[in-house]
Amino acid sequence: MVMRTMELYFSPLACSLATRIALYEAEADATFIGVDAESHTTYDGRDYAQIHGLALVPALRLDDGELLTENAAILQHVAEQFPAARLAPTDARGLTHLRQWLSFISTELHKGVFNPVFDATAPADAKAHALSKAQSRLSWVAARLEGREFLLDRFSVADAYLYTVLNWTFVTPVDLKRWPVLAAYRARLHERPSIARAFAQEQALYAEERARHAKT
Ligand SMILES: N[C@@H](CCC(=O)N[C@@H](CS)C(=O)NCC(=O)O)C(=O)O
Repeated sequence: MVMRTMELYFSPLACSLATRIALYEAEADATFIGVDAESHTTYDGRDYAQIHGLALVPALRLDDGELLTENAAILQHVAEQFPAARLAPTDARGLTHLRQWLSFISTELHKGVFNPVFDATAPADAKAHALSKAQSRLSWVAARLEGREFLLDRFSVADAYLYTVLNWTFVTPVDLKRWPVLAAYRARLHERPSIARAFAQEQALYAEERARHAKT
């Protein structure tokens, strides 16, 4: 078996940012491989669809060579592999709550509200329908965060994912200011060292990617 450093396939500021944050929290040894969000070509020139058949990020190449996909699974994998970082609860009920929030973020927010807005092929009606869900879904998670610092008792991979998704409100018609609890939560997390570092790096890469596209 060939052992190597983990590789995270990511696109700047996409949902894969959550995994980068988790890897930074864990101080994991990892290589980050950019994938152009439009052309689905890796920054080192490979056709990403040949690596992940759906060409979705994130994907994490494990040190034994397996390619792990699906953000919620990848985040839990990182948490499990680096227990010292305490990115997931260790008790059974706490783990259930972690999965509950990861599922909520993945389905109700990421795919349910934001994905159709970003999908260039989604009809206007589909985008409007998705956006109509924002009020109830964001109010639901805002109610959870009322009086709490994190989704669970301490910072977890679910916070890394929720932070990432809430950032998308800045480039969609969803106005985060309507949920002061969420706006404050996002701003607090933004100051966290792992997050500040991950965001700054990906923001720079995002700007570079846009500049490249503007030229073509
Ligand atoms: N079910 C996947 C969805 C991942 C996903 O939607 N990734 C987006 C970025 S946030 C993507 O790669 N989009 C590229 C595309 O749809 O072509 C997961 O949870 O990991």
